[in-house]
Amino acid sequence: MKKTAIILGSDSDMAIAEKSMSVFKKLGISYEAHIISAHRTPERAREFAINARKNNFGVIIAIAGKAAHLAGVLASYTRLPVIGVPVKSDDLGGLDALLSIVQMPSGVPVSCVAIDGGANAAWLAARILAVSDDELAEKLEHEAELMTENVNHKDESLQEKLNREQ
Ligand code: RP5
Repeated sequence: MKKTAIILGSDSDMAIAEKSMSVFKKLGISYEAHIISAHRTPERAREFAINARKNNFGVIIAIAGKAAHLAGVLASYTRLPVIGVPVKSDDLGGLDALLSIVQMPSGVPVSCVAIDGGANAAWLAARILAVSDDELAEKLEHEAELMTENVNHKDESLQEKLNREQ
């Protein structure tokens, strides 16, 4: 299976990256994580993206806040799918990063998950990899079933609680 890359614009994005890592660990998907900034280390960003396919990556997750150009810059140097994760900031709440990620010019697509959506970035990356990996596709089906069961159990508990209170 191809590897996934988790690129953080700063070490201050680590809490969001950990959400992605936790999903990859659950699914047995191998990943690398690197701190690479589109603004502070632009040459490194370019080099990483240019070599990503050759280095056996299948999907790139780019996590960045504020003027979040990381996902777009990576996507301009590779044809691998890039998933952007906008990070919440104290000043503009992450809307700044979200708009920076989604408003790409046509021909250079970047997908974008929710603000601080590190987990969904990894779930989406897994779905992309599962297109050509039946075993991973089965794991995703299994996880979806567990999610359904979990919600159903919570509803049963709620109904029992409500019945006791009436
Ligand atoms: C972005 O600016 C980073 O992705 C981070 O979310 C934000 C702030 O970075 P630091 O100043 O905390 O390094 O480039």
